[in-house]
Amino acid sequence: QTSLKDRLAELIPAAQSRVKEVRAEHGQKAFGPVLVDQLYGGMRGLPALIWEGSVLDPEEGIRFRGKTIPDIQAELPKAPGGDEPLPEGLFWLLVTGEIPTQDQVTALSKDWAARAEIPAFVEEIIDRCPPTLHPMSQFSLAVTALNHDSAFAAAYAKGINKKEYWGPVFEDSMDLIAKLPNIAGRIYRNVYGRGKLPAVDLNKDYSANLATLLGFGDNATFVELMRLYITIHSDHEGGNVSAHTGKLVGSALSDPFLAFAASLNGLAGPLHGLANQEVLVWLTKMQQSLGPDAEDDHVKEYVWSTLKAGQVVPGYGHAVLRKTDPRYVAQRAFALKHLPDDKLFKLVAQVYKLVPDILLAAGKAKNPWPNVDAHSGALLTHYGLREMQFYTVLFGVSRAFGVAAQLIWDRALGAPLERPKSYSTEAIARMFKDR
Ligand code: FAM
Repeated sequence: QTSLKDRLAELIPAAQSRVKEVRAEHGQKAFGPVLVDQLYGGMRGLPALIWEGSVLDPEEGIRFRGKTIPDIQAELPKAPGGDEPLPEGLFWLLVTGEIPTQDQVTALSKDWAARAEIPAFVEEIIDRCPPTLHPMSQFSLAVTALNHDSAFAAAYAKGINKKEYWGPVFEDSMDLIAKLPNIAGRIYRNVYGRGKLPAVDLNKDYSANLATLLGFGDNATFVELMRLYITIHSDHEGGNVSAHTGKLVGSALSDPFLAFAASLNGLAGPLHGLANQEVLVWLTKMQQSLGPDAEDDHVKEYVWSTLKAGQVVPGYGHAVLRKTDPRYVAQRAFALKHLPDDKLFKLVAQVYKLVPDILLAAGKAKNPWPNVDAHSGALLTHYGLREMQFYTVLFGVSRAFGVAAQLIWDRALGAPLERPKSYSTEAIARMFKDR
């Protein structure tokens, strides 16, 4: 059967001609005007990037190569006896646009398990970190250090032809994804005192190995949660902070380790990936203040007090979505199936019932509905992964799938250095004073 790299090599020429064809026909056509406010407002809605792997519709949510999360859950291969899609299949889909066979997915699991080892000096870097250094900072340090063995950096130093860039970027991307469970597992065990890391099992799938490295491998339902979790957090079109950062840094021909470490530093922001930690911090503080089984009115008061304090309600709102995030819906379905009576799940559901009306009444948030982060911590807590400062590391493990797929295709399609234009306010005032 065809390997992922061979299938990709077969697909690249057709993709290159398709881009050429579309650019020949439409290259000189314009989107709408760019408004001055978009330069001050974080480029909301600004057409600026190309990414083939996923597109985000504000009403419908994410589609991975045209497939919704329910499509993915129905069509992607599962583990024997499992119900959730294998992330190996999602990566194959992001890279090729095709659904892989069970054997192709198994081959990917084995390939990643075989590449999982991290260099001893990287283990020492992680071990030297004080437990008070945030897990995301430890994560980004370790990923940056993997640059030491980058195939792309070595090939570039030797003078690789730009037509071949995608090959070593593919190899680095496979190594990157493969090494994250050992890095994440080591950080978790160091910071939370869970003792020595077990060896990666060459016959287990990616999520099963990740669960084992975290110390939850004997819980089959947690392993299933990891499969769903990694699949739905992997990619969310090209403009979100972590995907966009990876793309930008990769456009300078920084290798995938340097590019993804940059992505992680963006993901560590409270308005982006760190929100999954902030949601649990917020829910826990609410439970401490209101007690268990709080009345709706008390929860409403608490939400208003958050807003009045000039803070955001974490896990709600989105820069593009204008409906409940289908990644939230998928997690809710998992909770209804596996932990319907969990106390924290009930609080998440109660908040879902109450917060949108409050955000609408407050009148500022363009999207009052929950995003992916509003639900994820409650699921992890249920299985005993209570350390909320670690949650974004898991988000980061998953997001590597999307960022790596994008870096491979950017090099395959010859994406140039990204360099948008910036203006000063005075320059804008001068430019527009007579218009
Ligand atoms: N709670 C309170 N205020 C909110 C809000 C929320 N959940 N979401 C938006 N707003 C405010 C926002 O702060 C802004 O206020 P100011 O005018 O005072 O600056 C106003 O509403 C308009 O913002 P917007 O246009 O609706 O949202 P943005 O596109 O600027 O920002 C988010 C999008 C996600 C940063 C914003 O919704 C937010 O801060 N949410 C809470 C943090 C969070 O859950 N982030 C995770 C997002 C998730 F998708 C991810 O990346 N993992």
